[in-house]
Amino acid sequence: MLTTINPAQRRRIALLLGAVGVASLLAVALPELTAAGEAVSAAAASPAAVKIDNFAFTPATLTITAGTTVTWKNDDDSPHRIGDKNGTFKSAALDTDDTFSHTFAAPGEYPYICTIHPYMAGKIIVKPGGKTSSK
Ligand SMILES: [Cu+2]
Repeated sequence: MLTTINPAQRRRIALLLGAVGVASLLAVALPELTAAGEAVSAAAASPAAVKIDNFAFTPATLTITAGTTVTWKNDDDSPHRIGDKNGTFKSAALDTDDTFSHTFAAPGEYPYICTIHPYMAGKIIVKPGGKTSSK
């Protein structure tokens, strides 16, 4: 009985699915798949969060799988405003402790800056994998 997933665990997994994406759950459930996408599984294990602190994005480059939502949080006393160089996403001005989230559906590279302080640069790298079938 205890070897199966109980309802509480299932609910937790469902929440994780929403936050991290299907690909990471598949990577956990089907370890043999991770060999095909080593960088993807490593990225999925890390939180999809970017901290803004001391006028810098940390991590400056974040690699995720398609379907992952990235949340930026401003830990600075100064406002920052995130803008994708290709115009895919942009935030309002983020005051201290404000957050901005964007879900990356399509694989690709998304360089972005703080549009208030353009020398602040970061990049989101989105790998395919969120569209993996259930097989
Ligand atoms: Cu800024």
